[in-house]
Amino acid sequence: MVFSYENLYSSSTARAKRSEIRELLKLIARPEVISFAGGLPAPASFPLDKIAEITRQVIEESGPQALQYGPTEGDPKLREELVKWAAKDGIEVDLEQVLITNGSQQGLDLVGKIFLDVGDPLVVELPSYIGGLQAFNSYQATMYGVPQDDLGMRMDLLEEKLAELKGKGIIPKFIYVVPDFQNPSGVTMPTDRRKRLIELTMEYDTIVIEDSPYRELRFEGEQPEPIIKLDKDGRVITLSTFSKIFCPGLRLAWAFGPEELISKMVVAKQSMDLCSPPFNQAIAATFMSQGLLHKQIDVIKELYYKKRQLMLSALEEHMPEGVSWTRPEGGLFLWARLPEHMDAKELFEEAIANNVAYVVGSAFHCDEGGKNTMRLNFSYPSEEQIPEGVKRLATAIKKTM
Ligand code: PMP
Ligand code: G9A
Repeated sequence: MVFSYENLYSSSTARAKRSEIRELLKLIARPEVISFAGGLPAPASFPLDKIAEITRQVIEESGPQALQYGPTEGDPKLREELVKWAAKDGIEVDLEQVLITNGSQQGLDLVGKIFLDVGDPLVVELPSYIGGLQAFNSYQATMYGVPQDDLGMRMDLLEEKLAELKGKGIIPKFIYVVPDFQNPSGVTMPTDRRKRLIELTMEYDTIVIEDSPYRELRFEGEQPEPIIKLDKDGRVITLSTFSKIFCPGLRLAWAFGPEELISKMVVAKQSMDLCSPPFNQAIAATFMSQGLLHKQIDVIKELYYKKRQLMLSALEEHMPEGVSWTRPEGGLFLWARLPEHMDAKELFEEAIANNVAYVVGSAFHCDEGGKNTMRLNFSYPSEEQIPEGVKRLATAIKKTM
């Protein structure tokens, strides 16, 4: 008999699910598949020559230090660069309010680790970033979903939910939002909703986790205020990342927040990985200190603007009546809605048979809703692939309709 491990697992491992996106990435590795699935940056945007140059510089100027262990909080030079970076948006943070993490995925996990005991309540958007749901689920939290419209989480419904929970003696540990070009929907929350969100956290005695990897990637329109900037009461942790504005392979991101909370996250991080890679941090700090991050963001925005245009025109041209989609002013994703009776999961097989992939919308719902929705990524496919992929998808939809 083969030994069974079942009785040995922790309860969180027993209920953990694999990420649909991470699994999908393996499934669609075939070169003939056009992928609108993973939220991957365009590989053509990676500044390879500059990184090669800076890597040599790091080795020559501070090799032994960069190859040594570093502080858990992160490389002070990189944190100083990030303090300056924040200031351009009017966000005032000092060094003790900055933590470097291994991607903001680790930031989400740390947030879960410092706040969530088994069964603890929190509020998420419907839909919400799958990796956030996965992180919070790993702490066996209880998630309450609040629907979005084209302007992000609906504050009237949030208020209703908070009041309903309070009536039962439940106070959410935090409210998790992706306010800028949301993953998955691509929508952005305007400043008035952000202000209301802060008011509600004060009224109901909770905090906000603002997860904003896409904020810098605005192609058009006005940028609302960062939520952390509107907060005067220490009620916001903001997560940002180099993944979408530089390159994800460095696995570097940062959290800004009240000193006390950042300090708790530092302790939690110590048991995870001691520190984020000092070598990568030195590269990122040098890239920033040479003023290259602004330029890199401009390159990326130009590229993605073009790709978004291509996707919007192709959708316009090929999609049958009854299919609608968002028109994001930036970021990497748009969100498509099929007629109510259709199921994006059932459609997926037909799409894959046509060599095109997307992520089913239900994967982003903590309540299993959104079955007629899908997320389409436009940053990764090439300019040639986008119209062809949309045509293939439209063919699959028409056939299934
Ligand atoms: N949060 C959101 C909303 C994301 O979309 C992503 C990546 N897709 C992450 C966090 C994690 O990014 P990373 O770990 O690469 O910084
Ligand atoms: O899991 C990854 O590879 C990052 C992308 C996330 C996403 O597709 O939302």
